[in-house]
Amino acid sequence: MEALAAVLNQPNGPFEIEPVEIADPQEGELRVAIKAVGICHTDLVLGSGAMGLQFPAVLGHEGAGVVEAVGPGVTSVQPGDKVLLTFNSCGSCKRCEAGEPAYCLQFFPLNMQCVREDGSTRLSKGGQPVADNCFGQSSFAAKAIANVRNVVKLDPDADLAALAPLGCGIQTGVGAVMRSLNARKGESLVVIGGGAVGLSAILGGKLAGCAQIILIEPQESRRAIALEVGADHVIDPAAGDTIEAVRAILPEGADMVVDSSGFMPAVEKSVGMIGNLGRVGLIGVPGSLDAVLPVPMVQWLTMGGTVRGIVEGDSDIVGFLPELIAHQAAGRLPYDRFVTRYPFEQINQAIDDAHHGKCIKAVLTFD
Ligand code: CXF
Ligand code: ZN
Repeated sequence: MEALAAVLNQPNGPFEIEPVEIADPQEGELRVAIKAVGICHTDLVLGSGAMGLQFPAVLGHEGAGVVEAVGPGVTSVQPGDKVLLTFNSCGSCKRCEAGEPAYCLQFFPLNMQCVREDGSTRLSKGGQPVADNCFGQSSFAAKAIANVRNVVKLDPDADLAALAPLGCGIQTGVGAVMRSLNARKGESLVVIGGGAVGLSAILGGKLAGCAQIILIEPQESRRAIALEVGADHVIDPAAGDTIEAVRAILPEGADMVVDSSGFMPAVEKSVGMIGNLGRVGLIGVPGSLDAVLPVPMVQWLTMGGTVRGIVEGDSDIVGFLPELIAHQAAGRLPYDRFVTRYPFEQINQAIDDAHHGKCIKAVLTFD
C-alpha cells in the first residue's frame, strides 16, 4: 500500500514529500492513518545523522491518528479506533516490568536507532528499504506502523491535532515536574529554557500547585508566553547572573530546577540555585557527549542535593497519558498557547520557523 511521507534523503534534510510503500503490520503492530504529528527537537537531532541514522528515512514521534489494520496478537485496539502514539519500550526488561518504560533497557534501539533488531523496515521506495521505526512509529507520514506498547486508545470524539504533542514533548515537561521530581504543593520551581518542554514543565508546576515558578529564557516572546501559562517570574539570562536573580526571589534557594536547554553554561548554574533537599532534573541534551556537570561535593552532601536525568517525564504511558488527556480536556493544560499548526506539506517551513523563533511547537496536520 502506498502513502505520502516526509522522507529525509540526506542528513539535515530537506524533508521531501514522496510516496512510499508501507507493508502490512506484523505481530504486535498496527497501521495507523496519521491525522496529526508534532515536531520534536529530537527528530532534528536524529535527522542530522549524529545517532547513526541510515538514509533515506522517515522520522516523527508525536503522531495521532486512526487505526486502519492490526497485526496478529493485537487485541487492545481495532480498526476505527483513534490512538495517540508515544515512545516504544520492550515490555519485558526489569524497568518495563516495574512500570517504568521510559527507562526501558532497550530504549535507545527501540526509539532512536530507527532500525529493528532483525534489520527489517516496513517502509520502502522503489524496492529499496526506507529507515523507519522512529520511536516505534515514524509518523511524518500519512500512514505509520506502531506497536501495541506505544499507543493509547482515545475517545471517538478526541481532537487528534490537539492531542498529538502529548506523545513526547508535553508529557516530558509536565512529567518531569509532577513525576520525576515529585513536585509537592507550595514548592518552588525554576525552569531553564522556554521551549515546548520548558513551558510544559511550567504547566506541570501549576498542576502540582507549586508556589513560585520562575523561567530563565533569553527570548522575550517565550518569556511572555511563560507568564501567560503560569510562570510567576521570568529572568533574562542576558540581564545578569542567573543564580543571583533566582536567589533575589528565593533567598533560601529553589526546591526544584528543571533544565530543558542542554546549554551547559546555563545548566551549570542550576547547582547554585537549589536549597536544602533541592532537586535538579536534567532533560535537555547537551551538544557534546562529553558534557560534564560539576557538583560542589561538600555543599551538596550537607544540603542533601539531588541531580537526576529525566526521560519522557518518567511517563508510564498507560496511566499518565490518560491523565494528561483529561487535564487537556478540562482546560488545565493550555499548551495550545505555544502550538502552531501547519499542513503536513509545510514541514520544512515549520522547522525553519522554529529555527527563527517564529514558532515554539509545530503540529503538522493531514487533510
Ligand atoms: C528523548 C530525548 C533524548 C533522550 C532520550 C529521550 N526524548 C524524546 O524526544
Ligand atoms: Zn521527542
